[in-house]
Amino acid sequence: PAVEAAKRLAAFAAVDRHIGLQHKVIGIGSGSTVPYVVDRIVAQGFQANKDRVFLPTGFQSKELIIKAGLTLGDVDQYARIDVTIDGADEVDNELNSIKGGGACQLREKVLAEAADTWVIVADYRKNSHILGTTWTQGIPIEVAPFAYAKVLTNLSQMGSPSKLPNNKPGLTLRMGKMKAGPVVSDNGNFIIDAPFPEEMMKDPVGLLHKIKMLTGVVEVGLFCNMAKAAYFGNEDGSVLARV
Ligand code: DER
Repeated sequence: PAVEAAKRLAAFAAVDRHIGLQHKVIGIGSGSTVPYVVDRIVAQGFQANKDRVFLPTGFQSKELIIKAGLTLGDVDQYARIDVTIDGADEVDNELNSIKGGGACQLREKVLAEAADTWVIVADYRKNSHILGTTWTQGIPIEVAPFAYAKVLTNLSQMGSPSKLPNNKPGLTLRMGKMKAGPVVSDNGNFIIDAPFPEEMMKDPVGLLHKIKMLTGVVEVGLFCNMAKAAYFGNEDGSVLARV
């Protein structure tokens, strides 16, 4: 309940601050915080304006838009987006973030990059200083199935440990729950979760570029120098806005 209330607070603050009548093309992220973004958009009556469209960042996001009765836009039709609001798994001091907990980071990054304004909404657990401190499962990396074994080897050679200190799994291919075999993204790819030592996580931009250059990597769950602002709901009912 405290976490859900915090997500809601962050989402409402971001919508109230960044979505106005002049915004016509709005990107909707993925995960468990963005439903509160959609709730606020509906509550504020932003759909009344029929030429306002909402672009999805995956299957869950599309269903959210449709079920809320908002006008679903076709990503192919809009090269530019006014504002995209999305969640994150962890955010550092410079508003760099780890994303991909929901395996949606490819389409999320496309709509983040295409937006004039990209805003993060999250509960207090995501507000961090160095990435990898609170989100210890590793950087989510979307890879072409054909290349996953090779990419695992490359990431291991780069320094991603196969085991974490508390004997938790380190570098792994993300396996489905109630589905035999690996998780498959909306784009038909696999997800590798790759933790890295703190020293390497202190340079998320350098790490992003190194991982992205590995053949077979489709997209990396490090969003660097992209967010205009981040809103964190706190347990005490306050909202922290970081810009
Ligand atoms: O997978 C993602 O990138 C999602 O945005 C996810 O990170 C958001 O997490 P949430 O469920 O805590 O909002």
